[in-house]
Amino acid sequence: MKNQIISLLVLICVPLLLHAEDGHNLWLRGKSTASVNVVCSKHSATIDIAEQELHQEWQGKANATVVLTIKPNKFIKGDGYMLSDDGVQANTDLGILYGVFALLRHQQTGNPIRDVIISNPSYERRILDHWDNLDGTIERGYAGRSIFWHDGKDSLAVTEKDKKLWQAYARANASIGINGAVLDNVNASPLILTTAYLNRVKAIAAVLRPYGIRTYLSVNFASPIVIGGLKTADPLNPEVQKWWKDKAREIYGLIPDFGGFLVKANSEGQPGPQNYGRTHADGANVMADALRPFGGIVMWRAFVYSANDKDRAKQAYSEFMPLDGKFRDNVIIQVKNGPIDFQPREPFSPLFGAMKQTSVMSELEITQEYLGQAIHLVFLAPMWKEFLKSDTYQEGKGSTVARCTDGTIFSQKYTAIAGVSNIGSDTNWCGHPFAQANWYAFGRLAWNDQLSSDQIADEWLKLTFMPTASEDKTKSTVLPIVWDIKFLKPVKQMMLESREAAVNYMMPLGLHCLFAPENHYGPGPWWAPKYVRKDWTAPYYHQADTAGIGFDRTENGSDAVSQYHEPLRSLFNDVNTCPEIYLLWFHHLPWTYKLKSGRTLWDALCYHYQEGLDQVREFQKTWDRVQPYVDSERFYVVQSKLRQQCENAQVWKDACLLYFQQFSRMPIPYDIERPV
Ligand code: GCW
Repeated sequence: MKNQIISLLVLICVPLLLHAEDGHNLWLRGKSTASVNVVCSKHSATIDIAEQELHQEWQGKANATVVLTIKPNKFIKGDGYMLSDDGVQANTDLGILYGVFALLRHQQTGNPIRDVIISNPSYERRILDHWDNLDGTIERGYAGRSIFWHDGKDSLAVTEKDKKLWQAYARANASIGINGAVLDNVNASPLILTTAYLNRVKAIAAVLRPYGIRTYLSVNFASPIVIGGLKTADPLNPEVQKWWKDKAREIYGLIPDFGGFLVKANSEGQPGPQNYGRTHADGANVMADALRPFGGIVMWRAFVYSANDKDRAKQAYSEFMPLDGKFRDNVIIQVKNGPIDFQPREPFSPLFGAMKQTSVMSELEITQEYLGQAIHLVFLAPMWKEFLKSDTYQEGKGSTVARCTDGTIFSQKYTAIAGVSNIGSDTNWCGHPFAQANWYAFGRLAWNDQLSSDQIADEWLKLTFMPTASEDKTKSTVLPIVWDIKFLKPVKQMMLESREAAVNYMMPLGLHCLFAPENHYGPGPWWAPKYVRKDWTAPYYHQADTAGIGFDRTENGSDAVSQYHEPLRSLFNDVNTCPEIYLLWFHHLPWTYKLKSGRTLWDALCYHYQEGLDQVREFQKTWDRVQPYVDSERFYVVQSKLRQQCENAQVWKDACLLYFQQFSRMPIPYDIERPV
């Protein structure tokens, strides 16, 4: 009881007490412990930031000299960098800034540079997509309101407070290599392209620019009608083409390094070229032609599905594959990691590697829409690694999604990766202290898709929680080895396990879309009102009946398996070779079906739900044990959120098993609860 009162008080008071500054430091807490001399023959806004960061954060030898050298080197690519004893070398100013952040990260994580290190970005464009509406709300945002857009009178006036926040945002992004930001929701308001809004974009771009972050905008396909006064938005209409060209010229007049457009068209009610009998390629190309003279790109989303489709998982592939090769080279097709929609687990979308003459980029969701939002502790790096490492076999064994999109296999003109941002105006940016790790992980993986989840968690925990001399005196006296054993190791383990735990207590064995409608938070496998289109109901996806459960996507079912390259097609098609994690994604099986473990499908389902719940109970114990090593604010916030997560996991288990049991008509295994 006492504990509950304390955590309640902390929950209420901390957001009020915490200085915006404290919360905004994120993983950038390092304070210099010694002075450093910086030598650089060049000056620019970006180099100045690099120098300032060195002075502010230096934790190396006192009075050391760091030389920043901008000189081409055939081993350094794009904005990559080389670190050595002498300092940082890069081709570009931005490369220097990235190198400086890396050098400081090495110091702050206790991993000094011993050898020469060369690091080049995996993807040329590393972009955060903000689903921010112009009234300041955020679609699927769980961390307060937009930092870019406000509601009400004077909402377009740019204040010093705005600029400070944008700068802190830019700094955090630059420190992990993110170099692009789409400032508005893909469900885009046409107003974003009016001059009044473009002027605000110009102001934002000015703050982000020295940090190497380009601005992009989501645009509405019907803009030529809604704000342009035209009668049509038909991409083949010359007036429409002229409208986009003029608009592009206006934008680049204000923002010379503008990145380009992101477009959601003919998807979930958004207008698009199909309204005029045209294709996605026609739609994307009209914008691409307008942006091309200025170096802009179009990111055209493949997130499409319709009410009458027998299997929603198939539609993007069916619609886009026939268009391969028809897009301009400054168009990138932006594909969500899975074929449906950011579920806790999906196989990769079959479009990856399949579109061979079109640039393709992946879209990940950092905001935890389907993974417990800002309440559940779920570290997403393992999910993204699972996806990036998936072998598509499109160009033989080893054609992983990462290699199909990062330019290794296909020579795309542009390579890119996007993450739907989880940040907002909340003091801690992300709503949950551990959700910051997902922002961090996205940036680090976008820079280097070969990094392991373990390394990313390790870095983030050290940067975020390791006691520093300039902080709390008692905590900084903890010996590093003790901190490693007592805090780092168990908390990292918890992070690394957390995504699998969520899959277990929400939708194991390939189940998907069991959520309650609209908010996508709790369970709702029963949700199927008559008035709602079938593909928005849960039973459409799990297909449970007394005969069994699962979506039959085999050759005898929807045949979605045929969208995968061999040997995956056969592997997924055969219930004996289909990986168990995707079992009910591809197969409809009887409740008594025997799994490799010898358990029936029903029993296995019960054990998975229980295991997920048990895992969260363990997370609670882990967290309780690390109390001496965490400041009390974050300790109580996380403790309280874990308590909610545990209650939720229990609800997920009970709701799903009770619901499915009416079909299985089998008992819950008697030994499912572990002895306490
Ligand atoms: O995941 C779904 C979300 C919608 C979102 C849509 C999309 C922006 O529930 O909120 O809309 O996907 O990605 O377009």
